[in-house]
Amino acid sequence: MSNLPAGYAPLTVETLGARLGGLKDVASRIGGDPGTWDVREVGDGNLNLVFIVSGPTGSVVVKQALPYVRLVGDSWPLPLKRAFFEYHALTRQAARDPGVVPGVYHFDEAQALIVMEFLTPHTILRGRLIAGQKTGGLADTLGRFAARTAFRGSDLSLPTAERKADAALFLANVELCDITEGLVFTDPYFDAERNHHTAGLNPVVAMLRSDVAMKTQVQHMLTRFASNGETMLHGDLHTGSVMCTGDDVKVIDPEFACYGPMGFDLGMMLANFLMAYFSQPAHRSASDLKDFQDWILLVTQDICAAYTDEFTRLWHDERTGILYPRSLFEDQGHSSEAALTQKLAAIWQDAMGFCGIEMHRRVLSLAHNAEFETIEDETLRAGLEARNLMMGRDLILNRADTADAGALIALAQSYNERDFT
Ligand code: SR1
Ligand code: MG
Repeated sequence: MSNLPAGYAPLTVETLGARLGGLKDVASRIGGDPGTWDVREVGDGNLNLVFIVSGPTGSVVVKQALPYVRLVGDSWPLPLKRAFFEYHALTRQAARDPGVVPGVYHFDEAQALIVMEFLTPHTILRGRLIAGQKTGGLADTLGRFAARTAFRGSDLSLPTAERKADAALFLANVELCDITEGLVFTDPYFDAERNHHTAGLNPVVAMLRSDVAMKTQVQHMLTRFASNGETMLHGDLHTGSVMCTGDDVKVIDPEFACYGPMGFDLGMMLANFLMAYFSQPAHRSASDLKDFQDWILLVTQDICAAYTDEFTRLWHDERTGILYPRSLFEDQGHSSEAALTQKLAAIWQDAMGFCGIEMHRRVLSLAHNAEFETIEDETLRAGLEARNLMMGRDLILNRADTADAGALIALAQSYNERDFT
């Protein structure tokens, strides 16, 4: 790690007070003597250090990038500049959907650290779905967030010089995009070194990896991801990137931000709700299972409805960019409703493809998800993961037939009844 910027050093519980105590704004939020601050390292993600720092008047979160992938260790170096992209994504998301992302109090590029709002008593949505905890307003917030950030970061809305400058800025987030291009789109489909999967899935995995038609469609979706920079994506919008209480929802962790196709964030999010759904038989008692699975599907369907409603509203009220200008439609007395319908259908078709691929990679590639990974009974786990894999394949191959959220939900319900192991 010899080419680290001068002055960069990973924070520790012992050094954090002395290193951040000199920041007036941050210190006054926490209060008291930095030497007495309570500092806890709480990071359980795949990449970074995360601390909660508390004092007499408040708490903050300090997130610092490490020069490598935390999940793997220093054999996989990763540039510190991901903190720069996360900071810039947070400022844009805060402007495009106020109140949904944590407030930023301080950014230090050389230290690759962001000091931000401590969300409390919020907990990670993925854990809440495993624990059977419901959250009010989840679908509205997530559907609107995905629609607002997609629309307001694109040439439908922004002055195109600003959109192009941002696209250029985020184009440099090369290494994080490389993780997505590799771990999400490529590794699941061959015996890549970092992969692992439940042994009972071997026949299903062999079938998937020999499905040339499906792999071809996945490459089509990778082409969309890598080449169609139409808006600023969150880039990693899964249930581990959402924090909730019983009635409040925040979106965190946009370090994978890049310019890409609008359907990507929506598809990733839907996949993670579907995986939570398929995993429920391992986490609920027989008496609670149906109620909670139905609730997850209702939220999934409502996310799609909230996305469509908000995108439609923005189309009517905020279409100020170079695309589909009012001068060509409304100002001529011509309706733009058919164009809107076409745009939403194209986003949905992409979302279905990305959804299927995310359902594959969380079971086959490096970074698995806790709802499957915590199932100790391997036979049960393989059976539930197989339903998820097979539905993912169906979405990738037949995304044009999954015309709307109702069709997606019906497909999930049918795969939930099937046995592939
Ligand atoms: C090595 S990083 C693995 C995964 O963790 C992040 O949250 C992203 O989802 C990435 O694909
Ligand atoms: Mg993350």
